[in-house]
Amino acid sequence: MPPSSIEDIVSGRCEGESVDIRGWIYRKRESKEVIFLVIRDATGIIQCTMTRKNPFWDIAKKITIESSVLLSGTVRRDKRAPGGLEIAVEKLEIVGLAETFPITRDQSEEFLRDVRHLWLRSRKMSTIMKVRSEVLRFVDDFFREEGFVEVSPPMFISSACEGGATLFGLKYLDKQLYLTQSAQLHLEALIYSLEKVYCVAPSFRAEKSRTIRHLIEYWHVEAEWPFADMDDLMGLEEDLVSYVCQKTVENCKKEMEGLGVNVSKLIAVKTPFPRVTYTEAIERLISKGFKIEWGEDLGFDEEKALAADFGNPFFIYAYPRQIKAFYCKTYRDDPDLVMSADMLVPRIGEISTGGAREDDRDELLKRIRELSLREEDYDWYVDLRRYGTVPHVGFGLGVERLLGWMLDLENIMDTIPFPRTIRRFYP
Ligand code: AMO
Repeated sequence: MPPSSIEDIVSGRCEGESVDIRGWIYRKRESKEVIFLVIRDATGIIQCTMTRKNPFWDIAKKITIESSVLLSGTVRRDKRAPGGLEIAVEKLEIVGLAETFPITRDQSEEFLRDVRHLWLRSRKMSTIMKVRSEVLRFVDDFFREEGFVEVSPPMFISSACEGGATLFGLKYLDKQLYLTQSAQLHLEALIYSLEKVYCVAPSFRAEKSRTIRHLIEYWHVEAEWPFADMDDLMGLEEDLVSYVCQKTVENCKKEMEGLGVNVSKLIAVKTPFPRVTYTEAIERLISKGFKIEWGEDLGFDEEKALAADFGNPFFIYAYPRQIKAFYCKTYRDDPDLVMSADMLVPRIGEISTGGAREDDRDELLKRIRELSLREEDYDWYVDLRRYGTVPHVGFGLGVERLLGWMLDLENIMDTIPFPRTIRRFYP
């Protein structure tokens, strides 16, 4: 018989039965006559009890927190046990005896990040990682249901997508390579054969500052869609975010509530999301007393102030050309503005950026020259406009920012197992 999962036992399905479990010691409490071992596996925790006359008493005595064990016993109801069920131990074997575990209560965030490889075992971190896995599954489900094809973009690239300031460079033979900041340009190449495409892949940003919303390596959900416009794009993004919120609450309500998440906020995420233009956003900010002028980029404080007004995700669109990337398509009747839209949420600000891509070869070349980019770096990208160009839109959404907002986490670092930031590369 394969071992039972603790989740199965806690559900009451195995009451009165003999079970074998395996896992790690989560807590231990002992008196003269009884030892209580709380065992954890990937699915939950259960109390296991043995009395002094048990032949495995000496093993239980020497067992330490986080030791790995095999345990057999009978499931019985006991209202003193957390959850009302426990296992009366019949057999206990230590697989790996743990040394004194360095993590105890009330340790600093900094220390917990130094021992991240061990802290990942905590209930908090393992719950977040399970919800993260579900979020990624629902992202996939959504795109597949919408007829998008998943593609695998390169991580090494030879020219910037999002500007030189945050580009990681590396030398290979006699070549200068970079780590990708966004798969967008390569995804665009794939629409001409596969049409609707998406990927979930790492992006790298050599961020110079330490904030609660920046990593130097993050997971990026990106999509490109031909024969589509800005309305289609914002519709797609809001459908995705609301689908992921609803499904995650449906599947992970217990876990989320265990983390103290306000799930009603997520249930309330319904389409359509409010949309304001950049110009309206600037007017709102000025009326709130911000010293900002039309044409300036919105910073974290401005984004947070705007997001607080809406209380849920919303879009800002139609940005000044000078603050957006070279590939953004201009409004033909107002070339100072580009067809670009950011999605913002409370507390975090921007969680996605998207827009219409410049599909006219001459206009694209004009922008590349205007920004003094090296034309030869973008030959292949410009080529896409030479052979059957088509209007198209796309976006990029940061998995960690989305999750951080969904789970009310204070710092983006807790959304990913091994965060990489300006100061942290270890463990
Ligand atoms: P942008 O640079 O705005 O746009 O990135 C898109 C989304 O990626 C997330 N993000 C980050 N998450 C964590 N740490 C970071 N350092 C970080 N930087 C960005 C954010 C952001 O909204 N190609 C364009 C998008 C497009 O138009 O398709 C791009 O990459 O959630």
